[in-house]
Amino acid sequence: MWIEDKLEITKGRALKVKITKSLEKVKSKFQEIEVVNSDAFGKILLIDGIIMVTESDEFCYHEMIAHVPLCVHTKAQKVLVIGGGDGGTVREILKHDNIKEVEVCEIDEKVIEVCKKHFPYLANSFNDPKVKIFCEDGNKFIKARKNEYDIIIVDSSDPIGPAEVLFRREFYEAMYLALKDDGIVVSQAESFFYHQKIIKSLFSFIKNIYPISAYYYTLVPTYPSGIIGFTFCSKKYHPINNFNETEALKLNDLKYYDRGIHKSAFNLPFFAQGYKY
Ligand code: SPD
Repeated sequence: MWIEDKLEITKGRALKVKITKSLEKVKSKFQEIEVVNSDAFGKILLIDGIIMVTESDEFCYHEMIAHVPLCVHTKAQKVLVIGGGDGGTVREILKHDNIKEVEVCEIDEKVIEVCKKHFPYLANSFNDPKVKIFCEDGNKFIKARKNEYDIIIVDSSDPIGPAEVLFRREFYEAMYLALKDDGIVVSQAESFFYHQKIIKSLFSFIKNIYPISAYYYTLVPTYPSGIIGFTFCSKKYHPINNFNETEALKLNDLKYYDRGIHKSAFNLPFFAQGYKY
């Protein structure tokens, strides 16, 4: 039995994975959530047929979405995660001692439930007393918050379905207002190989909203093209000039992120240099 990541199928390309067992398939109010087992990547979480997390490479994504902003803004105390229902991003955030509160706004409580069952090494992070979960629409949630967060991390699915709105100008404007004066936003922003149109559209307005912005990336074998990037949008701190190497050195048990990776992640190939800081 094989599965194909549905995101790229329409464009004539697909990542196929041989699965050994289907472990769960449920339809929530918002989407279809599926967990399968594979020899190649271990357990895989799919949402609407698109690979979200695999046991074998989730760390490449979660370490990079969390530690990059947290090693720049080292005084951060309150972080908001929009999406992130598997818990991997929260797991990484909690590795920083300065963090006092993590709010998670995940639209689909079913994702959290399924991940608690099948991915406890990710979703157990939700049991930490510093973490508060809101099962609400991230776009509405953010509009009701002002001057509240040091860091906002948007750990979303792709810009189709419920996450489409998270790639719009009005959402980035609302996040700007929800951040404190020295706040940072990091948001899932797809691959510079396959999704240049999405990245171009994001930076066309991000540059007018945030004084400092950049794209950085990580390598994830099970995402389309094997890479995925993030927008780094900041009111004050520069991703490289304000990078605190001492904070990065304090982190233990990581498998991807380190001082060198932090810096090199912002170095972009020539064709993508338009999104460099
Ligand atoms: N094309 C898939 C992109 C998925 C990005 N988010 C994954 C959530 C992991 N916490």
